[in-house]
Amino acid sequence: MSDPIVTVEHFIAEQERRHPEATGAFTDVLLQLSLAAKLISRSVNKAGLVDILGDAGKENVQGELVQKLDEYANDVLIHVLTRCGSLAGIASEESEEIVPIPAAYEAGPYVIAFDPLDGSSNIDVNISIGTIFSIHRKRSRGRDATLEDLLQPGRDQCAAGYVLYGSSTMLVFTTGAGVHGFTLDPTIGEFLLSHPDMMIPEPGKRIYSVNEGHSTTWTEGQQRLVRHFRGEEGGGTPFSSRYVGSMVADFHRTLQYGGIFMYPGTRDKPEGKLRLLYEVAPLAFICEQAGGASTDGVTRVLDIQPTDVHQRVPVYLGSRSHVELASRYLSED
Ligand code: AHM
Ligand code: MG
Repeated sequence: MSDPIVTVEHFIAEQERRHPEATGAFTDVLLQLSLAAKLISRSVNKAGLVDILGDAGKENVQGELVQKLDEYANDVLIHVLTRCGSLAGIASEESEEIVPIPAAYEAGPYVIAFDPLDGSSNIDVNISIGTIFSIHRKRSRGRDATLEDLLQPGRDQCAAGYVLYGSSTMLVFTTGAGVHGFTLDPTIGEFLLSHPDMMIPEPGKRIYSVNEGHSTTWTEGQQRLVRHFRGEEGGGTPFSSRYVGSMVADFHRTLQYGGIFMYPGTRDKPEGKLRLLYEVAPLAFICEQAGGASTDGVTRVLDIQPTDVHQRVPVYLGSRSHVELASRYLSED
């Protein structure tokens, strides 16, 4: 065996050893997340075999249909994270209010926001889906997190990551020291370091990723940007178009090949669809850590001051030069 085998546990412990001031609280959160990821991965892989497909018949706070696996993923994450002793509060796409840490368990110095199962419309059709998370240090003094603890700008994240349940299950995260990817080896139940120091190719592959079905509702700048990508404006050759409809999957491709992922606002819904705290900001942090860029069209994503846990923002993520091109077209709006 030539390369050393590094488990995510070993990698996180190594990172912590380099910071003597660390208390281990943060490591606990990441390790519990990797446990939850394995449990969710197991269920996602079984989804076609047992009767857990289909809608659970309820609507979540966004008014969308909640599916059974969404509920399971949310329950697993809340179960393991409330008990880890390192968190003071949890925000989830599936919960309107902040989830407190029950008095029976210890509370700790961090807060987490997550989307338990992103791309849920793809569950029934065996297409990649993901979990996205964002961790901040708690700012307030009391035991329990306040709203302000969750409403911190993305640039202050301590860590962010995602789990991709695809042809294999991958955990990709940053603690602000590069982006590292781990692939789950299901035979031993361990995430093994497979993609150290991930960097977005610059300029990377000429790929744009957007739901073009909404194009008639876009602003003039957005329409001209996509005409540029199609080679109809600006004199360049056309880009390729790729769109899975699962942000984690579309972002994961962008991280490895380069290109740009977009979920723009429309004239009627200028805020777009994707949620700042647990979809857009964590992927923007990873993107920047990998040498890429992110914007909402005007402002760097990581500089946006959140005002609501479930706030939506337009988003453009990917290779720096493509995101800069997007900003130039959008500035004309
Ligand atoms: P979800 O959190 O309900 O799964 O919605 C978020 C998903 C993203 O993964 C994806 O980028 C987007 O919605 C796709 O939306 P659309 O179908 O409008 O293109
Ligand atoms: Mg989502």
